[in-house]
Amino acid sequence: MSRSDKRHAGAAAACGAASSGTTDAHTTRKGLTRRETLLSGAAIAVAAAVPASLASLSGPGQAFANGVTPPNIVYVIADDLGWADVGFHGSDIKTPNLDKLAETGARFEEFYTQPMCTPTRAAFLTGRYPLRYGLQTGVIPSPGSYGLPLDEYLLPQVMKDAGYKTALVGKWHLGHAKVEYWPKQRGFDTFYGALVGEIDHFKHSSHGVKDWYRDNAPLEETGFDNSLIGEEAVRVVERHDPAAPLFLYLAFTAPHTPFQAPEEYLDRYKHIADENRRAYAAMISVLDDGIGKVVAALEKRGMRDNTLIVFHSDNGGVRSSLFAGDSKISGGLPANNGPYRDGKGTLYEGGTRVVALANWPERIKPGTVNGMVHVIDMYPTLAAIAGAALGKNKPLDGMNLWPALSEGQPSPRKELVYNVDPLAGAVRRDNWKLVWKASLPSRLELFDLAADPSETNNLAAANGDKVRDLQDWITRLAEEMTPPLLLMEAVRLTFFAPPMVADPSTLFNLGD
Ligand SMILES: [Ca+2]
Repeated sequence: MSRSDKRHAGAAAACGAASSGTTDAHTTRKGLTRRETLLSGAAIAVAAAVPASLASLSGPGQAFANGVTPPNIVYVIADDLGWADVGFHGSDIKTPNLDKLAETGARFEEFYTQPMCTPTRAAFLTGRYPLRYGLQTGVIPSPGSYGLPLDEYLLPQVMKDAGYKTALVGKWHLGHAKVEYWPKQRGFDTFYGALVGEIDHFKHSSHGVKDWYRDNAPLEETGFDNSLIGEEAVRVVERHDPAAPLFLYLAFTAPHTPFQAPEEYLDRYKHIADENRRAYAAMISVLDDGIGKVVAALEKRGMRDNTLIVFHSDNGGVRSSLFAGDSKISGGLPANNGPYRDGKGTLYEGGTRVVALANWPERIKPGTVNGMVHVIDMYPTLAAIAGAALGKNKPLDGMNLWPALSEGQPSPRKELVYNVDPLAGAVRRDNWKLVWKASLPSRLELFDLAADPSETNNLAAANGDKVRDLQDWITRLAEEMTPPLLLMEAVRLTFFAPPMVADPSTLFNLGD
């Protein structure tokens, strides 16, 4: 079946913000230039000194020449996991394996992603905000023909250049309609999993169309996708040739809708009466068990001590049915984002501040990383750790955070962009966050996140200068951004589609 036959209409709805509109054309006022603001991260990333302890890892090949083995990297992303839905954030959902990694590693208090799947995954693999390349609005829908632009130089390519073996196990969601967009063509030696944003977890299909692959070929398998993903990740570790370091990107589809889980996992949560919450909890347990098995496999092969494990969600838990995806959800939405406002698809903290940790027994001290971290920072940080050269990539927004990670220093990041698209924008500088809904009826909200992390107290009216400064920053970004690919795709799909035809049977009822 042709991939272009795929239909994923709910994903377009899930983007939520896909109506037309243009940003209010405010005049740019005094202030930092784009380079001085957004790209300050890039400048710092380029200039960032690799810590002395990793000085021998300063370039590709050099690490091997000096007899230093760069670490294996296992980068784990959960899908739509609520901030509070892990044991180490106080949940009754059991996550013993994640809890252990958190206890013996670095826990991030202010780790930010984009508000939805595709943009976060793009930000991670490019080190750049999605507004740079048109993925800032919504997610790639199943009928979407576009993908992460091919002129971006992706993290797995950087890692390959540095001598790593690279594998993606799990969800891609960065382009499926053309083979050029698929993981094997974007720097991954191997790929196993799903290309689109939401699949039936047992049927491995989207709207009845199979979406399950090994490398570039369709794969027929039975089983719960997240169990299969965990088992495949174990195989990747077991078969890995330790002559080269491993970069494993492990992207679970849990606990994204539809809320489904194997019976034996549902049985663990018989005490939860709400069916959605029970299945959601069970999915998180499958994910946690999978991570535990991967850690055990690393230990068995003697790889664990020199392996960096990073874990975070790709966005906050779903708090609005608008962003729940294709699946029809009856009843309440089960995710809990703790103290943070709202959830997936929004620019509030509940959509963007996610549960996150990093664990590397030999190099990262247990503790808390204070200060802002954005998923775009992982590109230069992992490149530095790997001793990989930067240069083929476009200008990065991310910063090398290795010193903060390894030595308990505060994060050097002082500002970040939540997102900017034709409808809305949000930025943060120090503790001040502006959320600007620019489409009509417009709304401005200013929050002091230090005093009010739950974003309950709008201080915009009393702080006009601060609001204007942050509005200027958003406006500059809007003027420079690449137009959202989703909006152009929506126009194409709407206006270049054949006419809708009325059901002929209804004509008979008209008497002619
Ligand atoms: Ca997601």
